[in-house]
Amino acid sequence: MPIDRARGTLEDVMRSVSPALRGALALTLGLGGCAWDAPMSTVAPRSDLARDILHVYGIITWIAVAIALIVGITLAWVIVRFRDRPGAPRMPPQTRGHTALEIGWTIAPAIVLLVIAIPTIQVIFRTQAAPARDALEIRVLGRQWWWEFRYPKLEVVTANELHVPAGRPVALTLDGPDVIHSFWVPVLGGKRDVVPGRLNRLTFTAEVPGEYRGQCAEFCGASHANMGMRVIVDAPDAFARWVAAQKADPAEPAAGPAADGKAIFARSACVGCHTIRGVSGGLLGPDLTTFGSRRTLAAGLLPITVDTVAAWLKDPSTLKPDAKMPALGLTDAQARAIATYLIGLK
Ligand code: HEC
Ligand SMILES: [Cu+2]
Repeated sequence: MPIDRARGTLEDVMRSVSPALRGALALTLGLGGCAWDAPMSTVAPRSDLARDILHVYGIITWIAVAIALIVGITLAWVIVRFRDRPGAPRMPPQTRGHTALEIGWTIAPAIVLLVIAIPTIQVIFRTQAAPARDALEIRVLGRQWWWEFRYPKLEVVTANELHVPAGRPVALTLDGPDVIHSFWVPVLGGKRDVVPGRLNRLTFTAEVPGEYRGQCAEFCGASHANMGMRVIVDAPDAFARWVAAQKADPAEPAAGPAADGKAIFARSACVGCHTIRGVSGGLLGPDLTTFGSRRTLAAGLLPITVDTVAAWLKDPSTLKPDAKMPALGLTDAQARAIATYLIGLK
């Protein structure tokens, strides 16, 4: 088939260049996807747990690299050394039942497995140990398709953005009301399944303040890919300020759109699903008492602005397939009024 060069597809480009250039192009494209300190990197740890896991991962990777080199070089040598040449014997010498070799290739893998098993088991025990007494307890609820975070001792409830203090152990208890999810914040380490009816635990001490991305890592339905989260690691004093702000009662909105928004909210179905302290007590959706203090809407889907929030309120499932919040037939003006009210709740 003649190549239609005008189409200029990647395949055509690849076919029209020399094999060496072709290899270089493929390598460039492949390596272009690599980054060391990317937002969801597993090799740039920011917690004790992530460092422990990277340590085991490093051991396994270097052993695998060594084995790959030994096997690859031996294979190349055998291919060259015993290749078919004029005058070469039809069959190279055949060896059967070489006792030393057989003992060798039984013992060598056993040693490799032992070298991998010892640090792995050590890390498993360390990460499964009971959390320190001063650990901050947090309940994580994975829900279709958002995350709820409850701080029982602090009496704080929030969604999709988990704040933790740097330098203090946090003890997460993971659970959920619907299907299996998986809590995964790569730079803070670990990936732990969130299984309804079973309390899984994850303990770590975040070390570096910053904002880190996480993602549900267990396919959980239509908006699984839209079930992101952020972990905000605060310096201890910033964390204390955050807690104080979360516990403060929401301020009364000033007259105007925000006050209208509150009135519409309070007389709509919203109250059956959402809690705003002092206004409503619904439990099916995220607690909105301090919605305006969050950075993103609907589990990391969009930044929070009047436009995005109003668009969400008018029709959640066009933005997030199968979202468990119904469209309630709000007008533009109503949606913008409620959005203004909610964004004012800090
Ligand atoms: C049937 C229950 C239900 C009703 C009624 C409902 N919501 Fe929701 N709402 C939810 C659920 C569930 C979510 C989480 C959706 C997701 O992120 O996947 C949500 C998410 C939200 C969010 C985003 C929260 C965040 O932190 O990202 C806002 C804002 C919101 N709802 C406001 C409202 C308003 C205002 C109303 C009334 C006009 C309303 N909701 C009615 C269940 C409901
Ligand atoms: Cu999920």
